Amino acid sequence: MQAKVVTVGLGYIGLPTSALIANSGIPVHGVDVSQHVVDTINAGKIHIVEPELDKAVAQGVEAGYLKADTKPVVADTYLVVVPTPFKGDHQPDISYVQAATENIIPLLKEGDLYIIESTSPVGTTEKMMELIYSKRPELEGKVYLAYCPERVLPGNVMHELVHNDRVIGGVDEQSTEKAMEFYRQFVVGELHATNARTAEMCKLTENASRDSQIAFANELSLICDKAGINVWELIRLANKHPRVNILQPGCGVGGHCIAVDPYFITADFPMESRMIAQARATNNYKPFWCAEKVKSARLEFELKHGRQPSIAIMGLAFKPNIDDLRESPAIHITERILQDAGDADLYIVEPNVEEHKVFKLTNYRDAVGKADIVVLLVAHNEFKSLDYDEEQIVLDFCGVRK
Ligand code: SAJ
Repeated sequence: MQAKVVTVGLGYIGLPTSALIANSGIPVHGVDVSQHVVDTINAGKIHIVEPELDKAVAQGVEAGYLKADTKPVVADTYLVVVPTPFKGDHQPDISYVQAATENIIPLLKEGDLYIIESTSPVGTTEKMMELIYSKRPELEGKVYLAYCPERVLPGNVMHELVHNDRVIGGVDEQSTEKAMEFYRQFVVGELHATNARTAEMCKLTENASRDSQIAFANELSLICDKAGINVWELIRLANKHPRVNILQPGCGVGGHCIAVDPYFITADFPMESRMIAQARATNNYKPFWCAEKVKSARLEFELKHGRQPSIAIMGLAFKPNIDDLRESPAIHITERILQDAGDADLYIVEPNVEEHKVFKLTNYRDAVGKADIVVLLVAHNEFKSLDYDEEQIVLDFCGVRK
């Protein structure tokens, strides 16, 4: 079947998007640098954990509408869905977007649509436009170029890809309209037209906004700890006000989005983005604060009992009820506890993961049964019904016991 759409990047967003498009009856040729990923998908299987994705990929592959490969082919629409990490100094790294675009450039023809979905610093779509036209000057003004960020929440991707509203910004009006037509084929949510720079900034704004709101909650947790106030109760009560809606404090902010995207603003606009930068700093500080609290509790226990306490570390994922450990503050805290704890017995728990390449994992009930100190890092459902005996010290950094 001749591919109509090429998607470059078959990760957490690229693969679900490819499967969704394929299952709408549009032949998709998905591209990934990893031969293992390509082989897995062509066998109708998946390499990431996401509810409903396995069925969608199996269906697309079986029907012949979804194929994976390490190289792109000629199509009508090209979607760039590759990672945009940051470099050492929190400077955005758009080299994967650039490499994907360079691979597509020789295949482009008049009338084609090129869309970047990867989170990108403001101006990236225009930069890629310049790159495309510098290599293919005959195409200037004859291809459609747009930016359309994804906004899906890991764990609910297959639903949100269809039902979330989307912001679509072309480098000109014709490009915006052409990209709107494309998404109309498989998105039920509303499509909002704008220009490429606004669409790029919109994605960064959404995640920077959430980061700032979480930073506010984390700041409250530090204040309440000093003031002897239960922060969870405080937030619950403050949220009874009709115009107040405070988020929840935690052991830090992780994942590959909220803890990364605000830097794409602060890198380009350092003087104007002080609050956004401070929110990042506050959220980055929280895991250190948690690790220090564990250390103090351990030293206090040692003084009182004349022996090292055993410690249960509950949760490694970057948020509740998922198996994703990327950029997880709970991992940083665990590493620090390991460094600090000398020869204390540590029981590390992550119910959503069978094995970890560095940490030996313990069943959550066993860990709580054996530990003198229980450190609650991630509010997984399993942890909500645990009982502790009176002697146990419970450090709840994620509000499981609120
Ligand atoms: N967190 C808190 N307190 C809260 C909410 C979250 O500490 O009240 C922490 C979580 O534990 C986690 C981090 O923040 O460590 C991020 O989790 P999240 O659920 O806020 O967001 P992500 O990273 O899973 O997905 C976000 C979403 N963006 C927004 O809600 C604005 C999602 O819609 C985006 O598509 C995704 O980033 C992305 O790909 O950019």
